[in-house]
Amino acid sequence: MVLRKVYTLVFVRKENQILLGYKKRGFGMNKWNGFGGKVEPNESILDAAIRELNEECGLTVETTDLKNLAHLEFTFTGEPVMMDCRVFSTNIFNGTPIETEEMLPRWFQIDQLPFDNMWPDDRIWFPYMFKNKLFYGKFNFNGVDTILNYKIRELESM
Ligand code: 6OG
Repeated sequence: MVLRKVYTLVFVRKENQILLGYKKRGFGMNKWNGFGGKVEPNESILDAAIRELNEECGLTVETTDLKNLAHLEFTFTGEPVMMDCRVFSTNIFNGTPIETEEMLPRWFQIDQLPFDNMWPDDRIWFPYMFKNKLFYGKFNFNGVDTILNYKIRELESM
């Protein structure tokens, strides 16, 4: 049996830039990624997305401004846990990104992303995000660097 854990992942956009954070510790350390983490018991997914973004880079966003654009599932060989990851984006936010204990934020031009220092699945699904598609993806990893197989498809609605 696979244990499912729900995570959030938020991408903040500004003109043709996207905000990524360099993860300083824990899972995905030394990779650039969006901001997010585990949904706590009794917390809604949207509330978790807003909380994690604020904790990790100091920005505040409103629930109604977050667009849910993807549902991603990650499994890792030998791990009994499936990471069920809900991806959001917004271009409406308050504040200026700040470095925190967990993340070092930085704006990137969307055509100059540091894919070599990101999760390998990002290269595959970021193009869907930039085309404003809604999509579902499932990635099966061996270790943290190798994708054994994956499926991705556009969705009509989330
Ligand atoms: P914490 O451990 O920081 O939550 N995450 C992934 N993001 C991408 N782009 N690719 C993956 O491929 C990922 N696996 C996990 C979900 C972990 C954060 O990392 C994201 C969460 O936002 C395997 O609490």
